[in-house]
Amino acid sequence: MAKPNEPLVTHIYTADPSAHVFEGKIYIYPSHDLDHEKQSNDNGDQYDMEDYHVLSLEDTDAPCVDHGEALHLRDIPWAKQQLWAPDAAYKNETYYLFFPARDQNDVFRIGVATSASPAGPFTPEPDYIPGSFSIDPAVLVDDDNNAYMYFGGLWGGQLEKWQTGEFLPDAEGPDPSAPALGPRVAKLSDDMLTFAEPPKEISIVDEEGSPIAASDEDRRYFEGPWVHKHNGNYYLSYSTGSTHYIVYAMSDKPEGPYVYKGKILTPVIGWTTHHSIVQFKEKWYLFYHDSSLSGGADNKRSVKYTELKYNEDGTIQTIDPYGN
Ligand code: FUB
Repeated sequence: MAKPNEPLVTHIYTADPSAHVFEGKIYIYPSHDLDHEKQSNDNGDQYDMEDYHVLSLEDTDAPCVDHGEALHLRDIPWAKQQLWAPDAAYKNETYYLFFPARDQNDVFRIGVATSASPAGPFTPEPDYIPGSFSIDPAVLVDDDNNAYMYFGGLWGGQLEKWQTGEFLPDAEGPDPSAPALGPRVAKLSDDMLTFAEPPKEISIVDEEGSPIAASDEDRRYFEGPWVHKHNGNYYLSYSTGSTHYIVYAMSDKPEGPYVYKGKILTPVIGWTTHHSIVQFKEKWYLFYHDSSLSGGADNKRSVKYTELKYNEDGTIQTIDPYGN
């Protein structure tokens, strides 16, 4: 039986959960961490994943079902390695799985695969989405049926290398006092298979309207974007990477600018932190991961969930995953 703050499954390692309610159940699209001993480095070489499994919950206290392999690296013609954090979306009576991987030139790109079922299996498109780059796609299908992909990650995610719009392998991040790099957003085409327009950078500002600086590691964007809507407001939440928080910013428009608001999740066991937020039967839930099951191994993580609560003014209450 699934329980709050405990691994959803223990027979495999899972990470980077993207949770959605499809067909009356919670479906979770995680990365599938492999039980290997690759050395950890800032390039993320230890995250050497080869396939995706889809998980589902009939209810939050029901047993978690592993629907098995939904997509494998060997079946993706353009992808060389590292199937990192995915997301799924439903539109056009089709389920879409969006996923990053390194292409044959070791450049991270984002691909898409389709299925008639939320559990897969998913059939990949022959090539990556033209104009896509970096990692961690998260797709919002808005109330007006427009769909937006949010994506991007620093360091191993290569976002620094795309500042000019072209891949520059030696490019570094901005000066510490300059605005931090923001996640990217791209409106998707109606068929969900291409970008309808070139990706734009999202601006994240403080309450005074000043951009969050690159040196502000407690608040600046690092990776793992997620956008959800609550009471008509858009919430962009993300990992701060080196300081290990999940934080959020709010906007009245899907493409921002977003105003920084505060912390959602304090640091978990393990280097990475990655999450999603979903409403199910009147309550809101945070899906996240940590490395407690593996005794702290950065690349052997487990997906968990916990309830997420809003304050009256729409701000989110900070969660300590260990109840301290
Ligand atoms: O799982 C590989 C990478 O680690 C993800 O893409 C990042 O968000 C981080 O969780």
